[in-house]
Amino acid sequence: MRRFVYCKVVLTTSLVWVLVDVFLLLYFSECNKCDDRKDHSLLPALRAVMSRAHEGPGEMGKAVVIAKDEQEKMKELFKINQFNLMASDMIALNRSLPDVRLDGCKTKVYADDLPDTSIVIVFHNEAWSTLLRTVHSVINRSPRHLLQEILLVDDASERDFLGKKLENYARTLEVPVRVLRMEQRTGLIRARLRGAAATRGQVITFLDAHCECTVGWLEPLLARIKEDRRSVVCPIIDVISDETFEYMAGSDMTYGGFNWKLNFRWYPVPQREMDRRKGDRTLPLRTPTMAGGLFSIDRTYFDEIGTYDPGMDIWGGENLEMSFRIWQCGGSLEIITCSHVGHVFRKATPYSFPGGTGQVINKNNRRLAEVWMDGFKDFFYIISPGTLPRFRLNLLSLSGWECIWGGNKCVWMIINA
Ligand SMILES: [Mn+2]
Repeated sequence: MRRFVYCKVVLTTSLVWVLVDVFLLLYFSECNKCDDRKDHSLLPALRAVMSRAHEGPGEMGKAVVIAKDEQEKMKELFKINQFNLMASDMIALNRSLPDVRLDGCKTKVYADDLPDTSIVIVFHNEAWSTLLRTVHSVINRSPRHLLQEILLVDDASERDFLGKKLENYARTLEVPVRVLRMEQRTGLIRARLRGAAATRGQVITFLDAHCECTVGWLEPLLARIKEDRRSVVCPIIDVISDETFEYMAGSDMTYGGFNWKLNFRWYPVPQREMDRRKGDRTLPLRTPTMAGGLFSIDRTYFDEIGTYDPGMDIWGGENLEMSFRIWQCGGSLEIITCSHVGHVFRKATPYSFPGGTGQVINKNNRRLAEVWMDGFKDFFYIISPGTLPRFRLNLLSLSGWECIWGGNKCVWMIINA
């Protein structure tokens, strides 16, 4: 009997010590330079321990299963945002996610004096749970000293909860979060420009309104910009299922391209780019174009290359426009394979396009072709002949741009066409 009691005491004390060890391990593995970073790293470590205890829906990026008798309601709710809103609303705003990075990324050490960043998130009628999960994932998984602020730019949403309720909620967060409002629907580009103009950080990071940042997402992006301020960097975009909100790691073996209709497309990374990096998949991957929703850019470099084309409406073409602009203005566009951010990919767009979807995208693509593609624009006009006559009429309203090299800077002149 006595032996049994001894055993119990020994077992419980060792269990306590194992737990203490686990905590200490987590605490110290979170911080690279522990002397001055203790206050920063205690919180994420605690959160990490707590999130491991989570057993709720969608934790660790798992798929959410909706009960049979809820399926009808689920289908109704799906139509609002073109993703499974019921599933999203069931998942915690600070849900845990797996660490999907390559092993070589987990041990990289970054400088202490990385530039800080402002986060700009444009939204239009976004769901509460996806928007706020984006915000919480930024706050929870970014070192506080690298996060200047989060700017939420509302492109004239019509939902009540995105009004005062959002502003009040933003005030309760531990990072400055400001809500800016566009007076009327203007589209992604001009709303992003509004946000960018209000930023105070050294780097601007644009995110979509239905993202989730994973552990260690920010440091490698900022480290690359510190190394070369003319590199514009994207994370690997992981897939958050629109049906189940399951988190699935994206591949570092695809990069951005386009077809002659000027649609963005993913293509396999060519051997020459693997060779340039000497086979090290953790190094920045040069990509011809980007998907456009998520990237970081040095704020002064963004100004130097003339920001976005403010004449583009609503959505479409702006990602290729920015990609062509960067490469042609002496910069480089790179996927930072150690940085992972999830994005809810949808099969259909929930957004309205004032003026008609086709019209808006054609107009944006014509501007893209005329400004950046020189003789190659003919491929676009041959493939999409419908765009040609209307373009001729519109040419009068298009301001041509000329890029003049002065020293290392790309200076923008607006010339009237
Ligand atoms: Mn999106």
